[in-house]
Amino acid sequence: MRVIIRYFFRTLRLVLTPFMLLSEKLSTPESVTRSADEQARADEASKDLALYQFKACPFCIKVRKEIARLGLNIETRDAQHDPEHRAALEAGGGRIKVPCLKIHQEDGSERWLYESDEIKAWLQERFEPA
Ligand SMILES: N[C@@H](CCC(=O)N[C@@H](CS)C(=O)NCC(=O)O)C(=O)O
Repeated sequence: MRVIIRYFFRTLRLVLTPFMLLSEKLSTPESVTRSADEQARADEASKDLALYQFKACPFCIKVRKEIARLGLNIETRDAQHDPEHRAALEAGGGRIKVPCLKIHQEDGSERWLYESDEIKAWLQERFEPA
């Protein structure tokens, strides 16, 4: 029975994924506009961030759309299919749950921020243009 349920959800995910990605593409907002200097500062401040995510996770899509809206170049890491990223997420953050933003802090330590709403709020606080 467990196997059937697992295959049911796996098939459902396969069917839904293209629709979710299309919907993401169509509903991703325009990026905020910044001067070249401001964009360079935002790029510098976000260069050590990485988003651990699954491609078709609705919470990850929500965060990716916010990253696009804020015009940020944040590396996304596939924690579903890439074993290295998956292991890094589990070892660093403590669990396989996405989205998770890896933040390299000024004192050299790392912070692993879970929860899509918290990630969005953290990004807005730092990168929303005045
Ligand atoms: N409340 C969380 C929900 C995140 C969530 O449920 N993510 C799923 C993928 S869509 C996940 O990581 N599942 C794996 C698990 O919980 O072990 C958020 O808003 O970020």
